[in-house]
Amino acid sequence: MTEEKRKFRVEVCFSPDEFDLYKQEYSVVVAIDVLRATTAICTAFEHGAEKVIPVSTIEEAREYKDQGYMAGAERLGKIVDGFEFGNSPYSYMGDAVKNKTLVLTTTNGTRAINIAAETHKVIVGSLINLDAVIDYLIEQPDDVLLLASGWQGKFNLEDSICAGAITEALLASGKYMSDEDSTIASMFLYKEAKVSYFGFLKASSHRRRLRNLNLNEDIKYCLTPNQTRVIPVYRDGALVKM
Ligand code: 3SL
Repeated sequence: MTEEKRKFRVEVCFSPDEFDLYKQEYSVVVAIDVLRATTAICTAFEHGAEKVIPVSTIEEAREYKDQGYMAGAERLGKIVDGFEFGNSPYSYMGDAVKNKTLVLTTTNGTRAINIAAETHKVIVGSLINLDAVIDYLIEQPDDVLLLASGWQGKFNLEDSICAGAITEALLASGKYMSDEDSTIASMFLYKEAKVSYFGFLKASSHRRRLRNLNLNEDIKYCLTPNQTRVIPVYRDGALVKM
């Protein structure tokens, strides 16, 4: 079948720990961490950041910070000692980030980005840039893996719902097909959740975790779709605006 005639695949991987099981078959990976890493990254670009360097360890982030970079570090939802910023999207707004190269390490999101970037083209997805990601994927000719960042290797609801939203739109375009049960499951979750992401996720583990840290405003922001058209893409060790 010629490249123009065949349908492209879109599938969902529920955790970076399962990435090895999927990675051979796809050209583009969409890294998703709705609460809150990929939302914070999209926010930074919406507010004029030039680059975001996603690093996997606190030590790497600290080295950049010591060199004068604006560096954020989050673990288990909290700002890491010695850093001024964590993972709140509200830290990545306004003049603070304009034209800056930022550095970020988070519990799951930056890990997912870096794991995928070793072998694949990576773009960053979230609910706040949902339609932009969908529109881009509908136009590009490649098989797509939607990689949920999950929580410490485990499944989470919010990333799976976002993956389900993207999947549903790509299948509706007629250009994509899917095979995996994970993809079907993510669409079922999205169908249930889309009336109110906030309500649906009330009992979810990470919403509870963030609520206990008084981060309800962050949750509301992260669960509000289509606040930006930016799509961060990983190039030469950093995320840049596509
Ligand atoms: O896991 C991550 O990468 C973070 O987004 C988690 S948190 O929302 O900052 O707690």
